Formats: sequence, structure tokens, C-alpha cells
Amino acid sequence: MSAVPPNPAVQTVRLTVSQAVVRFLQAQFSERDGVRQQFFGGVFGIFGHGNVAGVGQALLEAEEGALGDGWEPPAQVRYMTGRNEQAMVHAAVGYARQKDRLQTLAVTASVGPGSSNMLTGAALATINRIPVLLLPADVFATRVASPVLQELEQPYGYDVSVNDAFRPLSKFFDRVWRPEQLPSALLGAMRVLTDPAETGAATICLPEDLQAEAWDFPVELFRERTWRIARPVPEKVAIAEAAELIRSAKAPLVVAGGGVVYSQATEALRTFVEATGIPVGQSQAGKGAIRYDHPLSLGAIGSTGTTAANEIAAEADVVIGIGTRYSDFTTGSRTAFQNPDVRFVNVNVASLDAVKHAGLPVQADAREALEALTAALEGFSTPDAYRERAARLNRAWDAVVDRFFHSGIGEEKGLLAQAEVIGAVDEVADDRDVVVCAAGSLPGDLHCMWRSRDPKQYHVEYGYSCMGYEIPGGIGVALAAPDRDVFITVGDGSYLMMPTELVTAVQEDAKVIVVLLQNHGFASIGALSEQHGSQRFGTKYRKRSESGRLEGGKLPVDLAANVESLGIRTLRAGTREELVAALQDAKASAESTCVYVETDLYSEAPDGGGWWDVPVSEVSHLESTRTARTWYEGEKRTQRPLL
Ligand SMILES: Cc1ncc(C[n+]2csc(CCOP(=O)(O)OP(=O)(O)O)c2C)c(N)n1
Ligand SMILES: [Mg+2]
Repeated sequence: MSAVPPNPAVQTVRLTVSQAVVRFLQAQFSERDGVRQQFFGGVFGIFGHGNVAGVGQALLEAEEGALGDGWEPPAQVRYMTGRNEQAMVHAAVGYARQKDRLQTLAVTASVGPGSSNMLTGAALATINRIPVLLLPADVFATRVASPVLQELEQPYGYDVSVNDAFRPLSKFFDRVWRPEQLPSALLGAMRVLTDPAETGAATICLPEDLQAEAWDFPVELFRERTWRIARPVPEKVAIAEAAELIRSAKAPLVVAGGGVVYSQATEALRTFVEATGIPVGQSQAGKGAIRYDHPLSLGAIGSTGTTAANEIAAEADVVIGIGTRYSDFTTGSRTAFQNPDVRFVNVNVASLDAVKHAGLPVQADAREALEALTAALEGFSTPDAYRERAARLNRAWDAVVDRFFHSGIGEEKGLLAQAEVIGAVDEVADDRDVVVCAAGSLPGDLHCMWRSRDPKQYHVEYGYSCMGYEIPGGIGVALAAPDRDVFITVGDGSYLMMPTELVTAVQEDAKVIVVLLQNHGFASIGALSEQHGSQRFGTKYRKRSESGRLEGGKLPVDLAANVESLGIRTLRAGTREELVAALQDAKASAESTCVYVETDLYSEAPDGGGWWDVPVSEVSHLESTRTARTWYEGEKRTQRPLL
């Protein structure tokens, strides 16, 4: 306590730092377009000695309503126990993404491994630009008993802890050594979480002794606050320049990214493209920006794109990126745009993205910019022939998808192809249901084949493409949207990485439908390995054989039984009819269900002509590698710097 007496006019309340944190969380709201909502829909946690008697005690007090001083929480923040800290962050990301970043969850973890388990989740949130509040516990501020259990000691600095690893992964990072610092840390985190250009993981480290320490907090810290999520308007000159460039285009193309969806600009996009006749390719996060059957929708673009989008992209002279960060999958590792004179117009709230590919930056909210561009392009349209070509390409791709969905290969081979499984999910899912995925061969197949009918239907985490996101991320979606069915599509590898949050789904009565595809290994990386000359090395789940290599029999694991053991009803499907029936059963049920299906590791996906830069060894004694290297060097020749 400071020796200087405090200002007697400032009303204070004596609380622990943890009690102050929880009280603050209950008083935060966000608002956009006149709609206001509680910002923190809940807190996920796993307690250990680092947070059990600090944040844990404060959450208990909040749940009991034992606040003593008559303070009425403006909103209740539900506490949920998770099973793995990384998974809890994934669930928070799933929740916030489903809520278009207008709401999120906070996550509390114990000191040391509990906190460092959240690092992957922090990176995932920041890369995908999704707000999550992380509250890792930290080592004693007072150092009275250092080193404490789970403390990493650094000889060069005693103020360094494991939590410093959050710094490069967070959009906001603070460690609160003294209670007086808490207000600025909380307000700083809120500023970043509610800023569409800056958002990502906000991390506030709370030393375990400080969590339990009391201070006379100014009462005004806990007043109800409404954070308006900004819609930055474009500069007039930027719109004028963009409109002039677009008017000069012969073959313009929109690349729609996640920003279109988060900004709820899908109607504005439709109006814009219908007025101008500019067709739309979509990134992974942008899928859903326009309905799959809109005549100007070209579907997925880039490495896992459609022939429709990639054919138009190859010729496009003006590419209008909207809310996209142009990842390598979107640009086919900078091979998708082959017109030598191609120019870019980039609508983005973040300057980082707005200037990419030497683009003309329109730094603004997607909806605001689309409305301004529609007005500025009055009277402009691409020729009818261009519109018709887009519609024709759309229909041609849809016919390809149809063939893959109904190939009948499963019946022929006695083992379903992955595309047949996606087709069955597509058939059973309602327009508003959500399909969730993150890693493996499913994201690529879903990207090019899923028929998005609603802006929030397609939820593939492909910024970090993190195996293990699927189940907790899907649970986050289910918590955010209990009025929609959530189909979590997950491969065996990703399932094994992080299945345990299914227990949390049972606990929270969060209904999910897990479609578990068992192909005994990595179809994705296996195919990648083969194409790149590495002969599928180490990509199958096999026992060690007599030769000493991992080439023996299949592992006798029963993943369906594993799901069942976690409290989830499981249906096994062998044929397409059985699969459709099981999915319908799962949809009709009020409970979570897993539909387990064995699929072919060598399933084929349609080829949309996209490329992805994955380097092949320059020298090798293996013929397979040398052949792949020759192919790779040829492909590299089509890559452009776009400077
Ligand atoms: C955490 C993590 N580790 C490694 C990878 C690299 N990786 C991408 S896909 C994949 C295999 C996924 O296997 P599975 O879920 O069975 O899907 P399949 O490839 O069989 O479709 C791996 C290892 C990753 N994306 N995330
Ligand atoms: Mg697999």
C-alpha cells in the first residue's frame, strides 16, 4: 500500500485482483449496428495451484452471488470446466468466430504447463484474427518461495517466465505485478479484443500471489461498459481510385475472405457483384460469403480451389481482395494470378493486409467499403458474356462435385471415399447447420466441394490448420449457436490429437455431431509426401514390422469405442445408405452423436488446378525425390513476386 493517502473522493471497493477481474468481465458489452450483447459469454478453466484460490475463488463467489457490497453484475458469466487448456482456447475461438467476433470467452489456466498449454491456442486465435481473453497464471510476484512448483528459472533474468512465450503470439500482452496495474491491463485487453483490425489473443498474466491479493479498486472500473465494434469508413480518395481501376478492368475478380463474413457484409457483397457482374472466389475463411449456387460464385479459390475460380484468377486483370490476408492457399503460393498486368485492390480493416501484392489499399470495414464501391461504380458492369462464363463455370464445377458426391466408389471398393462422406453430410445438413474442420485432407475437400448456403455454415479453421481444433472448436460453435446443428468432421489423426473435450460437450449439454473418418493415418500428408518424392514415409498408422519399419499391420484401435467411452452415443456406418441414415438419426436426436465411418486413405479429390509451394529436397539418392524435384522446379517457374 502506498504511503501517500488516496483521494478520498474516489469511491473504492476492496477486492482481490481475481475478484476484480471477474467483476470486470461481467460488466463488458459490445455493440455494432445498434445491437448490444454481453462481450464475455463465459469463462473456461482448469484449476491448479496457480489459480485455484485466486481466479477460482473469485468465480465461485460470482456464481454464488456473494458480492457483499451490493454490486449487481450487469451480466452473468458462466464458468465451464475444460479438459485441456489448448482445447479451451480453441473452444473460445470457435465461439467467437461463430459470433462474428462480437462476443467471446475468457480462459483461466494454472501456472506452468496449464498456461503453456494455451500457447498453440493463442497462436491460432491471433493468426485467424479471432478475439480470446487468456488469463494464464504466473509465478509469484513477490518471489518469496521461488522457485515455486512449475517455475522455469532463467539465470539471466528473474522476471522471465514461461508466459513470456505468449508475447509473440498475442495481440496484447501484459503481466500484472501490482494490483494498481490491473485497470490498465483490462482496458488495454478490451481495446484490442474489440478492434477489428487488431483483434486476436489478449493475454493478461496473473501471478499466483497477486491473484489473491486485495486492493481498494476504484468502483468506476466496474461500471457497465459498451465497446462499439468499429466500422471504419473508407477514404473518399481510396474509393475513387479503386473505382477508376475497376472500371478499367476487362476481367475483374473478387477474392472474398473472412472479413466479409465477420463484418456481416454478405448482403453488401451480393449487391455489389450483381450490380457489377464481378465473380467471386472464396478463401477458406471467406467461404459462405456468397451462396454456392449464385451465378457469380466461383467457389473456392487457390490451392484447393475450383477450376472455375482458378481459371478466372489466371486471367484476372483486377483482383479485388475483400477481408482476405492472401494466405498461400488463397493465392496458390502466388501462382494463381498469371495476368502480367494484374493489379490488386485490397479492402481490409488491417493495413497489414490492405497493402499486400502492391495493392491499392482501401483500409476500411468490408460492408462500408462495398457500399461505397457499389455507389462509385454506378453504371459499370462486366459484359454479359463474362457473367455467363462465370455461371457456366459454376455449373460445370457443381457437376464435378455431384460426381464425387455420388461416385459409388464406396460400394465398388467396400470402403467409402471421403467425398462420398462429405456428400452425405451435405445431403443431411440443413441450410443453417455448421460444418467444422481444421486439418487433414478434409479442409481441402470441403473447400472445393462444400455447398455453402449460409454465411455461418462453413467453419474451417485454416489460418493455423491445427489438428485437434475440430472437436473443441465445434463445441465452441455449439455453445455460441444452440439453434444450429454442428457437424464436426474430423480425421483419425486429428481426433487422436484432442478428443477429450467431448467430455465437456456432455457436461455442457452442447449438442454436436462428430463425423469421424478413420483411414488409419494421414491421407493429406501421405498424398503430399508421395507427390513430393517422399513415398508416404511415416504417414500411416502401422505397427512396426519385422524389417523394423512402421509398415506392419493396422493398429488395433477402435476409435468408435473410444468416443463411446467418453459418453457420446456412437453409430457405425459402412455404406452410404447407412451413413445417411446415421446422420439423419444424429440430427433428429437431442444428444450429441458420433457417426464413425472407415474411409479410403487413397480417396481422390477433384483437381481444381491449384498449386501449393512445399519445397522438395534439392539433392537426393532417391529416384522418387529427384523426379519430384524436377516437377517442383517447373512449378516454381510460374510463381510471381507480386511486388
Ligand atoms: C497440430 C498439428 N500437427 C501437425 C500438423 C500437420 N498435419 C496436417 S494434416 C495432418 C494429418 C491429419 O490426419 P487426419 O486427421 O487423419 O486426416 P487425413 O489426412 O487422414 O485426412 C498433419 C500431421 C497439423 N496441421 N497440426
Ligand atoms: Mg486420417
